[in-house]
Amino acid sequence: MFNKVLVANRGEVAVRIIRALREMGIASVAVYSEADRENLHVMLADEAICIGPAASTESYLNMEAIISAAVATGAEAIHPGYGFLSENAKFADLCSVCNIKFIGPKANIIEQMGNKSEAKNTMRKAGIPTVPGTDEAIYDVENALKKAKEIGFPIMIKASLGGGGRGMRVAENESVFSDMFKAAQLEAKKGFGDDSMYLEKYIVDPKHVEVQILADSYGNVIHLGERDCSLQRRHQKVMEEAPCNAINDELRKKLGETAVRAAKSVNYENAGTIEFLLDKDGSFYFMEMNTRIQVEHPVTELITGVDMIKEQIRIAAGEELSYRQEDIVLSGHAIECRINAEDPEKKFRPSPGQIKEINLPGGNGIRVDTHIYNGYTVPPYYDSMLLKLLVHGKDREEAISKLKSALGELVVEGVDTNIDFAYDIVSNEDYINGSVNTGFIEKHFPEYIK
Ligand code: MV4
Repeated sequence: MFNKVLVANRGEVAVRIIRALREMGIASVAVYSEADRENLHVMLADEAICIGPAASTESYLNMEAIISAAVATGAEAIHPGYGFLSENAKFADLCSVCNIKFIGPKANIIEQMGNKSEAKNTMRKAGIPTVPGTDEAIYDVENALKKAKEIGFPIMIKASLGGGGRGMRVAENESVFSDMFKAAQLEAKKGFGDDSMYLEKYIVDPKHVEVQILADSYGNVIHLGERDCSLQRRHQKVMEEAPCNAINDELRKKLGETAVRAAKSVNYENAGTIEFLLDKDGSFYFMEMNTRIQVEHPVTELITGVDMIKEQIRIAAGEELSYRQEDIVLSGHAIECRINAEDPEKKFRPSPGQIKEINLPGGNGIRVDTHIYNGYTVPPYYDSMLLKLLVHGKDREEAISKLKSALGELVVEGVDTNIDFAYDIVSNEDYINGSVNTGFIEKHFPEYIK
């Protein structure tokens, strides 16, 4: 096992990882930008090194500075958390060149899964169900229109390097297709410097269901069930839950086995997520593979009892998984609600500032993952997430009542937050009866979408 690990991240996920390291008896090294001197992760780590100015391009994305910090402190491994360098193949490669273990999959897998059309083709060839569509890159609009007519409308236009909704358009019919294609392609060219596109049949109001997998370096792969992450606003997840209420045990087994097969087909190693679109008729399609630990991993931890960060660290250290598939038993229902410093009344624009008053809920079945404290100043430079409020109940109904009660106790003053917006969502009748798909917020809260 490692003696010392560097955490190349900030905020709640850095805190989460440092705690896991401490529990495992591993020394932790925090890195921080000049804007994060007062961050909790800096205080909790055994050592902390400033890696640059506030701008993330010069600090949390500064590969040389981070590698240097690891070398200077004698850290044997780097945990990248989520975001920042977590899915950067070049960084994973640089770590291995410098003889530092990157806690994540191999660089070539990050690269392969980072290209969404390549990932889709890889999975299709491995026999994983994918949305019907084109399987070769398209660059010109005439060819695209020809292919679109073959597939049939409505069509989803996607950028090969897209993902998370960028470079994506829905074309309802032939007459709008060409303009939509050009717009998506221009966005892709500007956003990723690549104008390679692909087309898919458009699935109307699907559920976004993702399966958590763990894979060790001996070829053992298990799944930890699914999460329903359908509740999103502009491709930002708002709440996630597990298990998905639209999935029965038979479908769950099929999805889980499919996800394991997908991971095995690319010799995957470490924690990963296979995202599927779930259609109303129960058919599901591979969307993307996330090659990192995700924000919402704690909902899976709550219903399985598995500490996923510790498993990641063990896997990276060359140990075998601590669990076999038959050891994984799903228990109860968990929901995560992301609380951000943002103003829902002003298009959710970030609301940095000093926290003047805070009350975190607690009690049976409540978990709060956060780095904020009374007097902490939320800097304007990074993601605006303040905390993750998680609840675990015996069933969905109990989880919802816990979440409602906990949101009622939660106080964060000094910055604007989405606490009231979250409360409105969990009070919504369709949310309560489980009628949630990716169109939920647009349908029930259209005033917040504009
Ligand atoms: C789709 C789709 C419908 N049909 N693909 C959005 C981001 C990327 N992960 C894929 N996305 C979608 N792809 C086809 N063929 C609908 C979405 C989608 C979506 C997916 C997951 C969660 C929220 C979403 C919100 C809008 C659209």
